[in-house]
Amino acid sequence: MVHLGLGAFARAHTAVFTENAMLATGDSDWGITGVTQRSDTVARQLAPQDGLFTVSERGSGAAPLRVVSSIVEAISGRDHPETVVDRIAAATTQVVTLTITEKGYRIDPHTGSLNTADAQVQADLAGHPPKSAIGQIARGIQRRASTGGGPLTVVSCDNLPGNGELTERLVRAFAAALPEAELGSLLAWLDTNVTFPSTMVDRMVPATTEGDLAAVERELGLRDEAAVVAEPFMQWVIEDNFAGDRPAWEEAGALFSTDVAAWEAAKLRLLNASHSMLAYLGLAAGKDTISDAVGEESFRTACRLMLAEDALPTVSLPDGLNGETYSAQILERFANPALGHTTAKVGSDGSQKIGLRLLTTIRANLDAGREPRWAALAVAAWMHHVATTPAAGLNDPLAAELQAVLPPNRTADTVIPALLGCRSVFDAELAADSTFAGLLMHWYRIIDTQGLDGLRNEINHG
Ligand code: CS2
Repeated sequence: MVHLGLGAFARAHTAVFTENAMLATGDSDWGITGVTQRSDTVARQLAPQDGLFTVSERGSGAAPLRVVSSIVEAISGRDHPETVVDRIAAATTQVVTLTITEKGYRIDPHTGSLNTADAQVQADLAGHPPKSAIGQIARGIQRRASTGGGPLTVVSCDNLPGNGELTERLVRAFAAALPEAELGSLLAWLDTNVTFPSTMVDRMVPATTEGDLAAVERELGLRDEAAVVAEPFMQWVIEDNFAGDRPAWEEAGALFSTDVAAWEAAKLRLLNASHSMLAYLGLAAGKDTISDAVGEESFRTACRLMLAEDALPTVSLPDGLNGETYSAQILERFANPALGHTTAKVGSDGSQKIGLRLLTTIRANLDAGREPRWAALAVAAWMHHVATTPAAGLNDPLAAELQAVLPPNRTADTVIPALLGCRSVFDAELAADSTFAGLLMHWYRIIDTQGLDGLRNEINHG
């Protein structure tokens, strides 16, 4: 396997599922070449450790420390792009998995297709050693087609609806943008040799801190620079659409399903939506972690109401998922005090997340003639975060665009119309909806002028 995006999540999820599958079946032929994207840190940490790293579970039901060995090679994609292409093309590679986060796909927010105006995508298309994930996959497949590498499966593991179809669309858009002479029969080869199953992944994995590394060192007796911390829970729902061989992930607890779209929608609009909501409410109230944010009773109430009144009535759940039970479970998982998942981390890249997590629910309610009160609170809290964070501190790929539309005098009356005008986040129809704008005004004013006391009062008695 080749894994693109060797962050903490990949180590605590893809690598663990793959090792568990091998342990369960005794088939130890699998191994992962992990590729870092923008930063080479994890490749530098893992390489001298032969790819070995520790998973430290935190919270009730945590397993003992465990050293995972399914990553057999760790390379910096930025520094060795040709090696990445070679590994994807190699006949021994059966599966490419990816966790590159929403922004890593380089989607044009206006068309939903590949952003061919992106400088990195342009360089990759022009034939430079590819550094965008989509460029790496497309170039790897191109080489594979010409060297007879055989069928390949590309598995997106990011929190995006229809992540398989999306990845396929982007790879095809990349191929179609190549000069005719280079394109050759690549699209036809893709048709018959490459599949892109969709998946839903779930495990809360915070960024590892220096304190985490020290705690692992005390317990393990070894210094592990690449250790990761994770909650005990993990889940993977996968569409069974593989072009070639794959690890027996079902033996490790993965669920193969024909209804991944419903699982993904439920996860995004229930779990990730309330995660983002807690992050922005928490940031507004000076709470550093998700467990602190959910520990504030009024925020927990707001989340519960967002789930019950806005999200659940408008999302169709997959068979086997009970909405009320799931809602209660996720709030319990957020409350895990040992995890240290920061509101800053979950609140990062909001422009890429709120559309999928919250605006879907808001649109569905408005279409049904209902007021999405609580989901609008989460969006107002995001707007407040954007408007009150110093320019250099806003962690978002659209930070410059968002800051540029904001006026110097930032009140509900100026911030809301300015941000609603941002077409990369809000479409024209939603931006023009007076019910939505009214809800945003209401909540923004409370957050901005009355802070936590005002929020408590309004959530509990409003
Ligand atoms: C979080 C997710 O950072 C975020 O945006 O909402 O990474 C979340 O922890 C995972 O999706 C849980 O599976």
